[in-house]
Amino acid sequence: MRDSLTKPRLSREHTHELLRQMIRIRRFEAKCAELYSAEKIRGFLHLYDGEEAIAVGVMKSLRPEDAVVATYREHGHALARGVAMGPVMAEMFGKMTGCSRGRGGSMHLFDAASRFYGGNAIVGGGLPLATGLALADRMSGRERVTACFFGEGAVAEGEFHESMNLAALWKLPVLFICENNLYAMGTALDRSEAETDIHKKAGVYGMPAEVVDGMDVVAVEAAASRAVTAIQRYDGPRFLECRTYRFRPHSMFDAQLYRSKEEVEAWRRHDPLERFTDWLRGSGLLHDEELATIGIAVAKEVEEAVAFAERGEWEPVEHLTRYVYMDEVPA
Ligand SMILES: Cc1ncc(C[n+]2csc(CCOP(=O)(O)OP(=O)(O)O)c2C)c(N)n1
Repeated sequence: MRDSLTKPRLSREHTHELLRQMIRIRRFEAKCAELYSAEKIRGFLHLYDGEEAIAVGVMKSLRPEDAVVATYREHGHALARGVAMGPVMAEMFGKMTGCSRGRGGSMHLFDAASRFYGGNAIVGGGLPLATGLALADRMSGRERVTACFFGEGAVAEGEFHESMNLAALWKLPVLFICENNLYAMGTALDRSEAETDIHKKAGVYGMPAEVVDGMDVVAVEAAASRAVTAIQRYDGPRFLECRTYRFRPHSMFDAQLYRSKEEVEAWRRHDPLERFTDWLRGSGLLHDEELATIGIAVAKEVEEAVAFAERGEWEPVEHLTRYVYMDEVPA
């Protein structure tokens, strides 16, 4: 069992599932962009377009009892983790049937049942949360792993260093996953960091780290599985730097003046979905009819998720102050 986790499992079924998950995320978000223009979705919207292989690859290395903490660019993480698409879409709409009861929106998806501890609007905010979850697991003798996703912009935050230090000091079961897409909003990495090889920052805390092509889902899954296996052996935390790129603007309000169209186009040629699809086709692991079948099923799922969101109720205005304070103080 353990050994199989350290090697990519390239069965037909497994590879189709990886592809299907990436397509689900891509199509879900394309629909969100459309609904945003139609003003069905309001507030901020940060799309994950181009980075899908990371969430999908890492999630495949986790078990249901493990925990996941993500950033505000977390639609992909939530879907790949198994949060149902209907409640995720309803959350985007701000409906009561949303996975965070419509109170979180795009940046604060949450689902305790799948141990998905959120989206977080605060850059670096998930790191201490993940460290705390792992500490609680360790203190309670539960053999679980917490996966913590964050952007390279988070490494400039004190919370990043505090969390890395404590996780390493206490040998906590955390997998730190840096999604290095080269830009923190409009700031290029080399304009804000003296050391742009992000994984090296793990080294100063004595934490083993690996760099992986974040646009190659198989490579991500293999690296994440190696790290998770090591963590489960009580080796302490591990660090994974996934090199990637976001094809779309930072959010829907970004004119992208900080990078050229040519640069974006060049990265698009490494599209993780197209690359994987081409490779599967070339290896005889995927036929056109199978791809079409996946596409039809995903289109249906997205359509049903939108219908679910449309049907959902708005929270009555009298509920405005609910959940601000706890009704009952735990004993
Ligand atoms: C503590 C904090 N500071 C600043 C911001 C504003 N802000 C939102 S996103 C962002 C850039 C983060 O970039 P990165 O961590 O690389 O993630 P990416 O958006 O590239 O996925 C900033 C500075 C914030 N939300 N929280």
